[in-house]
Amino acid sequence: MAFLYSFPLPMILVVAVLLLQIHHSHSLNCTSQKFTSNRVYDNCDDLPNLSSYLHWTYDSSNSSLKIAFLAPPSGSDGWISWSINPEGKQMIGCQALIAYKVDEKITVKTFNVSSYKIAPSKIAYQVSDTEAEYSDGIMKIFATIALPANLTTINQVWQVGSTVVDGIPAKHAMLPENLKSMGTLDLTVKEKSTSGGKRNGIPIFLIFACFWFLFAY
Ligand SMILES: *[C@@H]1O[C@H](CO)[C@@H](O)[C@H](O)[C@H]1NC(C)=O
Ligand SMILES: *[C@@H]1O[C@H](CO)[C@@H](O)[C@H](O)[C@H]1NC(C)=O
Ligand SMILES: *[C@@H]1O[C@H](CO)[C@@H](O)[C@H](O)[C@H]1NC(C)=O
Ligand SMILES: *[C@@H]1O[C@H](CO)[C@@H](O)[C@H](O)[C@H]1NC(C)=O
Ligand SMILES: CC(=O)N[C@H]1CO[C@H](CO)[C@@H](O)[C@@H]1O
Repeated sequence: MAFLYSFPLPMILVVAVLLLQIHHSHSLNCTSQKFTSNRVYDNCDDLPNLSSYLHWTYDSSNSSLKIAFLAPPSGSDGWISWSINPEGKQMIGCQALIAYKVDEKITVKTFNVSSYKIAPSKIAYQVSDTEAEYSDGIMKIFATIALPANLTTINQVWQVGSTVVDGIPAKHAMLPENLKSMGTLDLTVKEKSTSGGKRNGIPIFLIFACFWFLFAY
């Protein structure tokens, strides 16, 4: 108990709250996810399945879509993918960006998914600035995609898998989550709105802890 007396309780509370925030940083809303300074996005969405997040900026002047897609692969040697499907909300037809390890290095490759047997290939869009990261169980895909002019919405499909076989991402699980990971991205949404609610807020617990701290002195 000597520890408690020598350390003010409110301080302990603040530290505990901070630790809690750090511990849960992966499951928090996308608004709390930050990238290095040169990666800033106007919008972010907490995607409804597979603990995935999309950060994006659409520039209508040149119809370029800059994205960061984050998801936990379902195995440490697995893969994540984010696609645009001009044909519908389904796997076949996906113009996919897939991140996985190639020679131990996490890489992004493009796949024109025209059947259940996939291989790296060109896709319907010009893709630049691709980069992948993998840390703390989360993979990230960064890319800029040149879209046809004047689109207002795109079909997005995302997925995660647990294995890569002979350099090709292998079949994903067929759980409900895996089969519902698709939706519409509204490119006309103006900056700083998200389907996931709160943006850039100070966590309420932290505010409470600070008030507590003030009252205690
Ligand atoms: C589109 O324009 C923005 C600036 O408005 C620029 O940062 C980006 O590189 C351009 N994208 C392409 C694909 O030309
Ligand atoms: C993707 O595959 C489909 C079906 O084979 C083909 O029609 C289409 O031209 C391909 N797209 C690209 C960009 O190669
Ligand atoms: C896109 O919209 C602009 C303005 O409405 C128009 O001038 C342009 O021709 C359109 N481009 C295409 C490819 O449809
Ligand atoms: C997947 O997302 C839909 C909303 O698009 C939601 O209704 C459903 O509960 C989610 N399923 C799982 C297994 O998380
Ligand atoms: C994972 C998570 O914290 N999701 C929350 C994001 O924000 C919405 C709306 O505020 C909550 O309903 C979610 O629980």
